[in-house]
Amino acid sequence: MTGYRIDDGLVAEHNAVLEAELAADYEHLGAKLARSGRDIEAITAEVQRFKVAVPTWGVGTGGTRFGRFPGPGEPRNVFEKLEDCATIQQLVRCAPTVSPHFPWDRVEDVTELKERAQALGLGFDAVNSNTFQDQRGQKLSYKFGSLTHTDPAVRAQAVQHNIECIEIGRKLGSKALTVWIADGANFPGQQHLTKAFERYLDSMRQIYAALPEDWSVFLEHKLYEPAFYTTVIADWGSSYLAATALGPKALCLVDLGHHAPNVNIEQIVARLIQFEKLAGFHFNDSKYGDDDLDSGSIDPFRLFLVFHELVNAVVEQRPGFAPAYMMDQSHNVTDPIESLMSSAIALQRAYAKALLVDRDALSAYQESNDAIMALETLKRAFETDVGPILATARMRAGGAIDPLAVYRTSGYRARKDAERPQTPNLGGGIV
Ligand SMILES: [Mn+2]
Repeated sequence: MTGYRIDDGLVAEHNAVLEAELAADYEHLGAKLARSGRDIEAITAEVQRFKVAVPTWGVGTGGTRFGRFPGPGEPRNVFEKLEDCATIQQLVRCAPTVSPHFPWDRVEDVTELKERAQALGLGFDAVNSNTFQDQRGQKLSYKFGSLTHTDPAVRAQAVQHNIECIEIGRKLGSKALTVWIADGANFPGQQHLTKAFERYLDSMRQIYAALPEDWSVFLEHKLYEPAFYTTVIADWGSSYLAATALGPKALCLVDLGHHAPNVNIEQIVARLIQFEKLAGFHFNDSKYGDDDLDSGSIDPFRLFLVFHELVNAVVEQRPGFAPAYMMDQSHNVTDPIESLMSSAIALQRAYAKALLVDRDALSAYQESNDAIMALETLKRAFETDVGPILATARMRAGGAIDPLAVYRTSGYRARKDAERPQTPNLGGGIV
């Protein structure tokens, strides 16, 4: 049974109040862009094509190893998570798919899961496996690793779980499996670095062999945590080596939070595009480490620079360029629905600004080694307020001009709090 949904009439009511003001802002911006030869309609149409997946675990309150402070009306199972994802999509219209996680989202009847999602207008993005924690009743522990464990029986169990995820994903209509492992070591000498990587490749080859013809496997790297001395797939170098060794269906996934501070992520993105190994993204933002903060909340300029590389790839028609976009954030102090809506819009904003870059001018400045004008060219695009484009794109797709205002007015969270009596020890997790 589906619970409370926001009435589309409320969206229309809100939009009616804001529509005239938006039209004026849009017209003004359109005239401004036209002066530099930009067609606002073409950019708006392009923004409408941008889609990002919502991870099922993102709609629950996150937490840290120190604690978790659950919010009211949290989804208690994957079906309620789907309702929240559908609400996000209803208001922002750029998040039509969800990325499920197993075993957290395990259900008896996968067909029912698919049908419930379809009824809510949602599809499925990449499926995520989990060998970074032990599940109740699990035969062998992952305390000292999963796909790279020294014991072949543990590795076999982890491989089997990933193959099961592929099977579930096939039924759901997914086309990719994302693999992130926590394997590594906390102390020097604890692990033979080369042998651990060899075991990873051996396990991944078995998973790779189980991929359907039209599937990909996304390898997600992360520099540290929970392993604090060495992580087997710590960086894009290890990821690239593994993806290359495995074959063309293996690609490198970039989670923006999984790098050391100040690492030039846009350069990593450019390299992976050049060598046709970019799987896609887990979007978030961070200041100190894998903070899993809302996209664009700390460093929107860096996010813009990443999107600049992505737009370059499209403009330059780079072969094999078809990245998967997903948000991967931990919402510890905000309403997850509000965070995910504003983050989805932050991604659209970075994309729209990247579309505005005068690439001919930039190229000329690069060729003539005019560093300051090259930077100015990027800044000019970055500093343009593209809000009217984003709001118009949402409105034209049936969404809300001001999604947060509609969401708060609707009382959705309070309704869910009444509908979803909480039980203690609800699981959560971030990958
Ligand atoms: Mn991630």
